[in-house]
Order: sequence, then structure tokens, then C-alpha cells
Amino acid sequence: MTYDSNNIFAKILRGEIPCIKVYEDDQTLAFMDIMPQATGHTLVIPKEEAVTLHDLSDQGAANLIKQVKRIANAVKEGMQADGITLFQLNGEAAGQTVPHIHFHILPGSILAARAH
Ligand code: DGP
Repeated sequence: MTYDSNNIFAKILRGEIPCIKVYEDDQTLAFMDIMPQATGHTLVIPKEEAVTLHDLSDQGAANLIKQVKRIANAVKEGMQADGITLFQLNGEAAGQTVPHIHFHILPGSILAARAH
């Protein structure tokens, strides 16, 4: 899928829009979601230009899941959560609103949060 370099996460990666950074390395950025569905709601994105999972290289996908695992551990520990929710809306039809692949990490259950 064609990558739009003006999408909001591309601007965050270029430092044109501020974010609350949780983790950064040469391939990955993690930051707090601006519309958190729970306290501690964190987003993890690759620096590689990819709209969806299907656009990501195998190496990029391997690195992304490795970092999602590490950051999920940190969110779980930091928020003292018994469990965490991970999700990735893959494509517009799935509800993806920002066209740069991202994983959501939330402490606790998103199903419980939605029930309230
Ligand atoms: P999705 O619906 O899966 O594409 O999730 C996009 C998420 O991105 C949504 O939870 C809100 C978040 N978001 C949108 N714009 C910004 C922004 O400018 N800054 C930050 N930190 N998060 C954003």
C-alpha cells in the first residue's frame, strides 16, 4: 500500500509533532497514545515506512514484535497489571485510522474497560 509520509506518526517520527516517548532505538519508537483507552496505553511503531503488517519487511516484523514484547513487559510491570491487552488494527477496513502500522499495548483488559 502506498505510504503517506504526511501521516501523523511519520510526523512524530520526524519530530514535527511532539509525543511522550517511552522507548526509542534506530528501528522502533514507543509513545503514549493521545486518546488512551486505559492509563498507560502505549503505541509501538517501526521506523520503517509501512501502512499495515503486509507492507512491513520480515526483518521489520521480527524486530517490531520483539520490541512489543519488551515494552509490553514494561507496561505490565510499571502499571502493576495482572495482564495486558495487545491489538493492531490492520487496514482501514479493520478500523485503522493512522496509516503507519502500530501496536496498541494496554494494561488490563480492553473488554473490561469497554464494559464501563
Ligand atoms: P488506530 O485506530 O489503531 O489507527 O489507532 C490510532 C491511535 O493513534 C489512536 O488510539 C489515537 C492515537 N493517535 C492519533 N493521533 C495521535 C497523535 O498525534 N499523538 C499520539 N500520541 N497518538 C495519536
